[in-house]
Amino acid sequence: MQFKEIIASNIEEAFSVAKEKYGVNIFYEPKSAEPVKKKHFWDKQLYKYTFSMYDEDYRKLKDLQNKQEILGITGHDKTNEILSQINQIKNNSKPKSEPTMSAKDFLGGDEIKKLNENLEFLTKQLKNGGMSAEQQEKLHPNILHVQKILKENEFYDEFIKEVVDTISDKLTLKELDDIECVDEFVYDYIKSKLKIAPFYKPRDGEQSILAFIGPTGIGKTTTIAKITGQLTKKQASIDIISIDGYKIGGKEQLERYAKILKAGCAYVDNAEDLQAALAHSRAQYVLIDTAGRSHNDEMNIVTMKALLKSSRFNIKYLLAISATTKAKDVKKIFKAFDTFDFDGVVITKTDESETIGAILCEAMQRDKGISFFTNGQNALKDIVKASHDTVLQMIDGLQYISLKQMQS
Ligand SMILES: Nc1nc2c(ncn2[C@@H]2O[C@H](COP(=O)(O)OP(=O)(O)OP(=O)(O)O)[C@@H](O)[C@H]2O)c(=O)[nH]1
Ligand SMILES: [Mg+2]
Repeated sequence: MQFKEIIASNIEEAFSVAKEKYGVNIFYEPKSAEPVKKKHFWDKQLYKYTFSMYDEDYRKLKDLQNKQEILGITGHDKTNEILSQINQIKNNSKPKSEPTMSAKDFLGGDEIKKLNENLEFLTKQLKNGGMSAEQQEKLHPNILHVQKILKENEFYDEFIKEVVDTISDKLTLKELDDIECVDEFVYDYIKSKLKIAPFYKPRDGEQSILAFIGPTGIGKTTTIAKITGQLTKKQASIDIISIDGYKIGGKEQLERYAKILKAGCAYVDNAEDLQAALAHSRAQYVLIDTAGRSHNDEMNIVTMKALLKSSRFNIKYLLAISATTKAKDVKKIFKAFDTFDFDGVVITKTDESETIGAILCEAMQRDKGISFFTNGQNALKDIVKASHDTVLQMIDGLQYISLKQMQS
């Protein structure tokens, strides 16, 4: 139970302050009024009233306040009060104890109508990423246009808000009226936040070891074949080590690629063999193919990590994730593979989807660079080394800026 003290001149005033601060789930502790010592005899007599609140209700209230803060709903609004009152009225829920007074006692038909209107307002506010419909309507058409582009590309709401706030802060009205200027600003803003991972080219006599991790079926093996293809064109020597031995047809798939691309190929399924294969390799690049792991399969991810991390070699990890991944799964995948402390991100199957906003947001939030993206099933060519312009070119609606910047 949480106890809260309110200083007021009478119980009605105390109740109204308590209700304003904590919502309707706060209850007055009967007979708790205690006179507050006056400084001067002419001061108004005030009383200290004690109110109580169930821990669970207090926690919910705090959660809601935190969410509002994240959404940027600043200043005082009556969200908590309104929501809890509405819940109470709608569910016709019984109070958990017999309060001396509750806000419900004060509500008539008009108040309920008003609360319903407020609920509608709040729902709209939440849908608009924390902005009221009025605030939204007041936005400059070019900001609305930017919001639309970013939303359609599945950028996170908090990122869209950050972009919109920065535009409002930095651009003059004249610049804001110029749609190309606004698009260019957004493009440069994303560019300034997005990292591109280095390629990890080996220095003379050294080796670059890259392991590809990620969910099942998103194109890890094909990506390895594509990178091998690119590297052999540059006369580099490559060995491929697979720890994907149990996948039906996996071995044949990799052997076929290795043969065409004249790369070495080995299969391992335990830490000792991996160590031996790495020690044995003299190639400039060693690309390690792993079995895909569902982001829900924590056990197997941990086992795979233990196997790879047991090696005394310096392995760089690249998380492969498909552009077709649903936005809500992107966060889960990054989180599940975070344990590898991966060094870069490969976005696969960009030919099948152009909404890579969620992947870019997650990479930006976690400070991970984009390494490559792949864009087709042709194992010899459909891969591009990531650069800011090539990645941003995939953002539907901003391509023309990327082409402009690439030409200049
Ligand atoms: N459209 C398209 N398909 C791709 C791309 N990359 C891979 N694929 C296809 O995706 C399918 C799975 O590719 P794999 O390379 O076997 O995927 P994986 O991640 O190694 O799969 P597991 O080893 O089972 O985890 C194959 O049919 C590939 O041809 C791409 O960039 N675009
Ligand atoms: Mg594979």
